[in-house]
Amino acid sequence: MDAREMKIKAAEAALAHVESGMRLGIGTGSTAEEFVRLLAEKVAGGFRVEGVPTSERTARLCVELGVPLKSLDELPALDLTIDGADEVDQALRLIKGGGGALLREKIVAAASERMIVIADESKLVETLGAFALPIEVNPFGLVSTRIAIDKVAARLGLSGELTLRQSGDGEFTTDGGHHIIDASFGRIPDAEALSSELNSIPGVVEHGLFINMAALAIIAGPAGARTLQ
Ligand code: ABF
Repeated sequence: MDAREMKIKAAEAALAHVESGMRLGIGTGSTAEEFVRLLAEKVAGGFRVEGVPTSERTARLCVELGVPLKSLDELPALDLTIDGADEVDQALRLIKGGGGALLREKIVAAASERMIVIADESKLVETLGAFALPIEVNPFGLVSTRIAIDKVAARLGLSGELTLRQSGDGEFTTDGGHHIIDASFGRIPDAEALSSELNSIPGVVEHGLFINMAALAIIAGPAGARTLQ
């Protein structure tokens, strides 16, 4: 089974948690896109959902495939969010943001009764951090913010390259108009402490550590999909 087939398996298993009439947060990334494709088939068959997309990219796919959308302001309380992740540990801590949508993903997940993560088994890790941690930063005072990130990381015994994410024509800009610094800290033994320290930096808008947010993770491997909770 190749990676795409595993993503589809995880998305199929997540669909079993979706009931007609639900208000759904819909994630970003290739695994979430497989979920949208399967959800669109259900909608075509009469399944009623109202979706809130976590990125412009996801919104475009939902419109293209006929998944009804509302804004988060129209649907401020969601039943369930289905979203991908870059890393998942055994305690359901996540690193997200590889797709650059972490801020809206976290806002939508926080507005949901439950969040279910869908991922192929390559995302399951013992300790978070092999994947560079995306940190969404305000363009104003970027250099000072980088220095502040370095300082809090050093206090926690972390160090590593802080890379300002680029896109085709310069710095990457998120849907919210911010930039992303990818922090290659390597293993992050105390994700809670790092999350709290990053939250204290004024120029940090949000970061990709999702802690105590996922109710369960559906992890797909060659033998099929299994649930971690
Ligand atoms: C998005 O999905 C991002 O937060 C995360 O980085 C990405 C994972 O992408 P994929 O499913 O393509 O591996 O939610």
